[in-house]
Amino acid sequence: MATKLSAEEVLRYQQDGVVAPITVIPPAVAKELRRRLESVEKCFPQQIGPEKRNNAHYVLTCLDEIVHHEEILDAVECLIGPDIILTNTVLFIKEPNSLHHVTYHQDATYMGLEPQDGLTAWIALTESTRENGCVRVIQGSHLLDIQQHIDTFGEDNILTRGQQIEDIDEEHALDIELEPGQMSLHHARTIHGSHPNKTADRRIGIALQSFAHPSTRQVHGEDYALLVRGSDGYGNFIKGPRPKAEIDLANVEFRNKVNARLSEILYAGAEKQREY
Ligand SMILES: O=C(O)CCC(=O)C(=O)O
Repeated sequence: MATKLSAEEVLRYQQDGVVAPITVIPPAVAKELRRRLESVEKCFPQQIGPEKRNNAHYVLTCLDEIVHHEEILDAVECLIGPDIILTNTVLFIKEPNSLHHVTYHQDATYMGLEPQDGLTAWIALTESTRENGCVRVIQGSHLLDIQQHIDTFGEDNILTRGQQIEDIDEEHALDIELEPGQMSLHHARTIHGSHPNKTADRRIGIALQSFAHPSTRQVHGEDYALLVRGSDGYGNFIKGPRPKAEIDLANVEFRNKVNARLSEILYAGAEKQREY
């Protein structure tokens, strides 16, 4: 039984729908992971970029290492139990002094996963602060049903549909500030968003979403996942390969297939579709 989270942290997650900061990767290792990520980004822009941000862990070992990181999984195990799947990853990079932002939303709205009790681990590879647009959450909102979301497709809104819950009282939003190598865990129904990066450095986070129990189902039909810990006695998801090289081009086709399916799920019923 994993004990990465204290009983008090587990209770906080259950009551608030979020727990942070949790230190999982030493700062020097986080710095090196950032260097490796940015080096691949530079050499293979067709594989990593604003429109190529989903499920890069299938082709990059630096992200595969994060996805399988024991300390991260130990914390997730405290909330989900010893059998864990991971459906997707998203690189949320906000460029320096950019207008990129995320409107308030609940992850579970468009993911098609039932039950809606999966969680997101948001890992900081740079510091994530109020100034550079850290994630902000409405504590306790995971206890609500799914709220009405409006698709805005806002130009600088880096969510797929630019989906938005209106009339959020920002006074009650909590800034989740993290150091490189720290993470937050938020429930799939927790309302959250983030403001622009007003600093001279990038804000780099990777969202592992969603971690879930293997009994979880995809209501839109076929879907993909990795079994990251324990066993899967259900077989509800097609299992993916792990990269064998810093960038493993042999997995590109598989990643493209997963992302095409993800788009069908995330944009189901939408009036238009973006490239990510
Ligand atoms: O990175 C951000 O600012 C938003 C992240 C987010 O929406 C998520 O992890 O679900």
